Amino acid sequence: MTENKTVLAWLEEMKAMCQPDNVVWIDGSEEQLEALRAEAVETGEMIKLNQEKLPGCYYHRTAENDVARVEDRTFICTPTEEEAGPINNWMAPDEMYAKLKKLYTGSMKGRTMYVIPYSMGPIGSPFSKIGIELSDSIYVVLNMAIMTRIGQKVLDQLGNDENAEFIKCLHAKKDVNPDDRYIVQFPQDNTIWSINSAYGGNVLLGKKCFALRIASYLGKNQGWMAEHMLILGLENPQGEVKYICAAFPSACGKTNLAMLIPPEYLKNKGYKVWTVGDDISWLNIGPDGRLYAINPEAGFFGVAPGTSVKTNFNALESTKKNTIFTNVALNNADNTVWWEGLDKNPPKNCTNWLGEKVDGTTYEGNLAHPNSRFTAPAINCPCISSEFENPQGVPVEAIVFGGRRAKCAPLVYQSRDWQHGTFVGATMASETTAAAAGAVGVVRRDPMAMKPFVGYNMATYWGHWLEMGKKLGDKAPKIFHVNWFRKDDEGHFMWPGFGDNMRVLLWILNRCAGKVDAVESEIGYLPKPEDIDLTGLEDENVDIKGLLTIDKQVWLEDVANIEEYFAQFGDKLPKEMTDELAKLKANLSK
Ligand code: GTP
Ligand code: SPV
Ligand code: MN
Repeated sequence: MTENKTVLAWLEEMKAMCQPDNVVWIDGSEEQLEALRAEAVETGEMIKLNQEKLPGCYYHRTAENDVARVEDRTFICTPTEEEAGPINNWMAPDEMYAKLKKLYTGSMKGRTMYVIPYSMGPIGSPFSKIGIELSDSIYVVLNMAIMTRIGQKVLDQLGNDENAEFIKCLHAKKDVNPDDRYIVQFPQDNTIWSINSAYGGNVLLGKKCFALRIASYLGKNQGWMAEHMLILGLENPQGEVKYICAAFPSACGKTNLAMLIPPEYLKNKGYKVWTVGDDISWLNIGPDGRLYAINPEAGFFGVAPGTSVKTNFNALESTKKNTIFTNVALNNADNTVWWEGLDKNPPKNCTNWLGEKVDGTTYEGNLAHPNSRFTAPAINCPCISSEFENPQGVPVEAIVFGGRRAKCAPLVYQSRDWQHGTFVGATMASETTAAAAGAVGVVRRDPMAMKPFVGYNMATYWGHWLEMGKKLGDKAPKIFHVNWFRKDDEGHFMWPGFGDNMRVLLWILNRCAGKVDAVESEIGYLPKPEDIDLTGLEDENVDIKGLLTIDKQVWLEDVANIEEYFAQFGDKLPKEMTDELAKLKANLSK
């Protein structure tokens, strides 16, 4: 399928190491994919779901020990440890290659190696980049076919130039042994090696490994940014669409916000939301000096639990055809799927995510894994943006940071300027979720929602943000922070969230347009409570004043934690960050 000598030489080398019985090139044709689906059903790797209710949909279960990203086994192997920085796992490249070569050697004996050429971003866009993933998993091939643009057309785009840039990705399922599981990025070699997993972000190497870890490194060197951000277009009653990017940590609401349905009152006025992306943004400065965003992906790898007609109608609609479900529950009565929060009727005749037949109406545990997911083509989404394939991307008005904070962060505030906004992103914190292996609900610092995804030293990355701000100057997007997850003293969410988040987005866009005033506070600009339009809110008791208050004591405790956090970056920490921290502390101590 290609005569590119670099590609072919690399493939020979990987073949010699992994020793597959066969090598199959993925050309992207429907016939080939359909044959692979049939083969996966035949071997039991996938289950074909009810084709009347869910046409083209399949079901897959992963190993019990392999249900989320594994951050403690994810490495950034830059030549020096300092380049990877204090919050990434690091090992010297030579040492890591040697260690992994042993594991890969003979790992594909008796198996087939699939060669998956793929493009992140619309093929031919000046901002798109090419990868080739070698994998011995049909599940990976079929997921990559949804999540990225694959096949012959990608190789045609790459061409025969031996120096053409592409990311070399190798995945071997091996025996899914968690003790020998490694997700490794070699940024200087444009290389990703993943072994002993078969789950999501660990193995769909175009996603977190390439589009965030490797791409953030490329972005630093090439003057652009790769971010863990959704992209949405908000259309006003006059038909004008403004674009917002938002970075929330894993399982903190990006997919939901990206596909939001406005509350009745705003819908009736003519407001609409259009989805450009739900997880990753690549941001470039356009010819007019503004920041433009493309979504490098072609599908959604979304969290299933909590997705319902009420919370996220558009995501649910997206999963009605040509979708792969992973680790949800099966309804054996009609061979469809179920998860917690879909509705209030768990299936009686159910197979849970562990593969056990259970009575779902009385079962005590989770029928679907909390990090169970759907892989759905973006084009299925009823509110997919007309700009989804725009090779130039969409101009970004506002950047929004946010996380799960029971206390501390107010519903929304605006940073004073780009530098302060960078500080707000750099000091983000959030409660951990089931998206990564480990404890859930523990507050940790997650700068720009990139803690698990930055491909180099986090402090250098903040420096790159500051550089980008200087280049953008007064054309820079405005930067905000939101928190949908504030809780009252009884532990209840104070804000209804979901569609009602639109009310906050409107304040944000009004601020960008200079249409609404704000109150200058210790932490930035806060809305006047009356400027968040609550008309038609179902719950009339929403305490908007409470949602916008700042508890100085709680904030000062956070400042102390930030001081400690920043200290580990030593002299790599940009001075601007120290200055902003001092300013915040002084404001709170007044
Ligand atoms: P990744 O795909 O892991 O990067 O996650 P994501 O940021 O796209 O998260 P997603 O939108 O899938 O939301 C994860 C969980 O948060 C789901 O269980 C949602 O139901 C819940 N959630 C999303 N938005 C809100 C909200 O506004 N309020 C509340 N209370 N929960 C929300
Ligand atoms: C996340 O964890 O942020 C995800 C899912 O979007 S995964 O692809 O597994 O990283
Ligand atoms: Mn994500």
